[in-house]
Amino acid sequence: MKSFFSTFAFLASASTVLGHATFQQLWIDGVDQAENCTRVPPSNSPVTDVTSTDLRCNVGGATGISGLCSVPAGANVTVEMHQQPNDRSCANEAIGGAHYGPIIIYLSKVADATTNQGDGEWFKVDEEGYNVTTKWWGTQTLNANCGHRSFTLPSDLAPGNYLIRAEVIALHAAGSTGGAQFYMSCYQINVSGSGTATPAGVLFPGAYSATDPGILIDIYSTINNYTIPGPADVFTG
Ligand SMILES: *[C@@H]1O[C@H](CO)[C@@H](O)[C@H](O)[C@H]1NC(C)=O
Ligand SMILES: *[C@@H]1O[C@H](CO)[C@@H](O)[C@H](O)[C@H]1NC(C)=O
Ligand SMILES: *[C@@H]1O[C@H](CO)[C@@H](O)[C@H](O)[C@H]1NC(C)=O
Ligand SMILES: *[C@@H]1O[C@H](CO)[C@@H](O)[C@H](O)[C@H]1NC(C)=O
Ligand SMILES: *[C@@H]1O[C@H](CO)[C@@H](O)[C@H](O)[C@H]1NC(C)=O
Ligand SMILES: [Cu+2]
Repeated sequence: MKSFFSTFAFLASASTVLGHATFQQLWIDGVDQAENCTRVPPSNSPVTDVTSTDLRCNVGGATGISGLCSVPAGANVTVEMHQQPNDRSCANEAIGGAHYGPIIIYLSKVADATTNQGDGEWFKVDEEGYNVTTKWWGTQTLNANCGHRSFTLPSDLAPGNYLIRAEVIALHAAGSTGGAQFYMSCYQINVSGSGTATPAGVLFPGAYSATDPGILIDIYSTINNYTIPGPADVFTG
């Protein structure tokens, strides 16, 4: 049984290298910002070590871009994922179809989003895991929407610089420890408004454990419930 599963997991990962993906573009209230404020990761390969600082904003933090997008609190923000750099074609799946898993979006309030290392607290603003009734993963919604995922920036959020951390966790090989694949990018934004909310959050690394029920999981077995990794709270204002 164990060897059968290991073989299956190996085949699943070996056959889906082309399925890798990165969050690349951003939209604000329907206006395309392209990659102007995106810390585009160095490659579309996943992070797999939940104890690494690479879990914050991808390998090395992907710092070095100066773009800062202005976003009013309450705006409709859209992150956009694709498999290959600058390929925004909806004919190609955003992330390879076998890469099932949740999508989670975090924010961190920072002094300067263009230089921050992602070492502050992160709070969730949006997520989609697994629907046990429809047997449907967040990544399937993402693929059905050409890699676009929209959320409302909480309208009472305190103004200032933030990093957005958009993440997909691919679970096709997550039946063994270290098999989950974390795909994340950070976006540099400056929020305007008169809100005062400063939600508490969690640290990366620290928020996830390799043995969390939503990270170490055989998705080829029947799933009766799925626990999305990270804090239970999603701050919506
Ligand atoms: C947010 O913007 C996206 C992209 O422009 C759009 O498809 C979506 O309908 C908008 N959502 C809301 C709630 O306005
Ligand atoms: C990105 O920034 C450049 C330089 O400021 C600007 O010319 C361009 O219009 C921006 N692109 C988008 C899509 O906003
Ligand atoms: C799962 O899908 C069903 C059927 O569409 C829906 O009624 C239910 O609200 C969904 N559950 C969650 C947690 O989104
Ligand atoms: C951020 O936005 C505020 C309010 O709109 C503005 O006063 C400030 O100059 C902006 N900061 C940066 C670094 O662009
Ligand atoms: C399902 O829920 C139970 C009880 O809340 C928990 O112990 C278990 O780890 C969960 N399983 C998954 C796959 O999230
Ligand atoms: Cu992959």
